Amino acid sequence: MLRTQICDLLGIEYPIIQGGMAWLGTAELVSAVSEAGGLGTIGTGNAPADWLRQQIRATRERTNKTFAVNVLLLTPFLREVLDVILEEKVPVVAFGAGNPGVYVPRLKEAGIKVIPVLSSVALAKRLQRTGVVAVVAEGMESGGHIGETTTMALVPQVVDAVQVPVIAAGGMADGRGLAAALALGAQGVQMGTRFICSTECVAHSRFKEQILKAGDRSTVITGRPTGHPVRCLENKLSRQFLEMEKSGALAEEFEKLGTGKMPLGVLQGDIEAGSLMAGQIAGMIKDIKPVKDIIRDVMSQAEAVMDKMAALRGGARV
Ligand code: TUI
Repeated sequence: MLRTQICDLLGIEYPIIQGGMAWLGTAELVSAVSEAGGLGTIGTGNAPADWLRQQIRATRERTNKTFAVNVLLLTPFLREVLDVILEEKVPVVAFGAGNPGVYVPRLKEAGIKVIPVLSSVALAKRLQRTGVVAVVAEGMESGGHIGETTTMALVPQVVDAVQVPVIAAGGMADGRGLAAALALGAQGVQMGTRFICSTECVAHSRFKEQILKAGDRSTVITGRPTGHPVRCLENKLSRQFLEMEKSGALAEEFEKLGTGKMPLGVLQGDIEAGSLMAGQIAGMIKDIKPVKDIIRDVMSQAEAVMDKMAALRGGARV
């Protein structure tokens, strides 16, 4: 039985949070994760507020358990999205790709728990002062928009810098990762790529297959010159981005090439022309299985690893 503070804090059974992936964090996946004892997260991305309201209601039709909404701070619909979150009384809100500090007090007043996703100690310290209940420290192994520091280096530094619970993200896909996160002082893990390869995730089967085929060096980082570096599976689109970067292209050209490429890749299954955001741990994922099996296997493997480590302390050779 492995429970941590975040289980009590968030009202979940297992210390496993599903990352709020745009286009893929829909009611299907979110309700499956929450129903299985983790924290499912609706990924709002750039979606309009009406879409979010519909996903919140669809999630509630499928589960009575708690869930979160992830807000992308770059969205053009930020104000409307926050209004829907308040109106629908969403229990937990995660933020990514920016500093959500100014929005925390209003959400906190409404009884909403705020968990920012961040990639630096400085932002963790700043946001702790605004009243967030926990932070997700996300290493650059993650898929999508990333910072500069690895999970191994970032997590213990954030743990030392803040008093609130820390959730480790980036490179997390099995029980070894959960045990390692706990060893670094985190209270749980956030996983994204692992949940894409679930039966419930609405990702196109060709995208899921590309993750299964991936090796340890199958991802690349594009968009560095734009100030929004993004990790994705290497394909024709990512090679085009990297070529443009070498030739010193302008920001507008990047934007033009990127527009509409996420749904093209992850929903329509165009694995060459679409954007396939995934983390470095893609190389370790070898099967598509139901969410409840993913969570059960992560938990039982973490417990086995921790037993093995305890036996090692006791003098055993394992
Ligand atoms: O947000 C994510 N991951 C994402 S967002 C996304 S959608 C997107 N698509 C194209 C370009 C950009 C985004 C796909 N994946 N993770 C959380 C995260 N936040 N990682 C890094 C950060 C971050 C980065 C810089 C947070 C704050 C920050 O600076 C803010 C400040 O003021 O210090």
